[in-house]
Amino acid sequence: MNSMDFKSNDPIAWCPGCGDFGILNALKKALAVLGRAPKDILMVSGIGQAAKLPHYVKANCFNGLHGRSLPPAVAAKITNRDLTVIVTTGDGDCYGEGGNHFIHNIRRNVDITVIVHDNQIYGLTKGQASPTTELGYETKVQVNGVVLEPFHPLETAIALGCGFVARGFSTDSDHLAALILEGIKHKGFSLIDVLQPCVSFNKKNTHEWYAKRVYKLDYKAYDRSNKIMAYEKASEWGDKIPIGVIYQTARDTYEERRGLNKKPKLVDEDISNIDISGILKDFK
Ligand SMILES: Cc1ncc(C[n+]2csc(CCOP(=O)(O)OP(=O)(O)O)c2C)c(N)n1
Ligand SMILES: [Mg+2]
Repeated sequence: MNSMDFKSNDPIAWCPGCGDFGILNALKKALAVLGRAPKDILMVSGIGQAAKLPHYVKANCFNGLHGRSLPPAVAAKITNRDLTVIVTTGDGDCYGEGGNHFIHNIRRNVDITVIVHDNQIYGLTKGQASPTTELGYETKVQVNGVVLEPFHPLETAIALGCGFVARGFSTDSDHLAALILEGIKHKGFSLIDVLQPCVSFNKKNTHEWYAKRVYKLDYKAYDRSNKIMAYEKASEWGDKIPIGVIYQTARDTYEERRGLNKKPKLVDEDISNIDISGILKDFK
């Protein structure tokens, strides 16, 4: 398979130069190497520029509400474990509006992969501060600069015991493709936070700003299984910003703890004797 097997025909509505293009390319490269057919892949998102990504991939797609990408993704995986479930979400969608789902789905540990397009801004709604916007950054709403300390997704995920915690950079799509592939293969909830320049609304964290600071973790020298070291590595932000797999550990999944992996798939259950006409009326 190759990346073109996952190309959809939807016109792309991102700004020219947006880091989202690099994430889309990386994802398609990773899927080509994974070798599963589009029918076996489910892309799930909420609302935002990041959340448009599933439209641009030839695979199954569920596009839900803002901040609510994780609940349907988890439900779909539990119902049909044969699907490879991938969430594409924004820093606002996942860490702000969906923050509670982020925390509790790391605890729940269903086998899904979550790619966060972290442009440190609300892109779709034209540039308000998100949870990861840097202190002091001025926007049209935060006219005197952001006064809240930023949210630290990687440290939070490590503290919660997330089994796979990585950071990528959208400009380095080969490196990011390898991270996405590892994340998909990891059993359990995998988080890949991606540094993604927003050319329209984040005038600080630009391609150039990141390119000067980003460096790749040297896996020969760095022990990704050491939780304390991983926490320290995840906190490195400033002149040097590491990318790569920061923390990995094996954990039982929700499906294993509940024995769901040994039961027939819910999606195969016969529901012909259940009357769903009442529910269907609501969708007319
Ligand atoms: C319940 C709800 N609240 C707020 C909005 C408005 N809204 C849509 S997208 C968005 C923020 C998107 O930011 P992010 O998730 O970082 O994605 P980006 O556009 O930056 O990729 C907001 C506030 C909404 N659609 N629904
Ligand atoms: Mg954003």
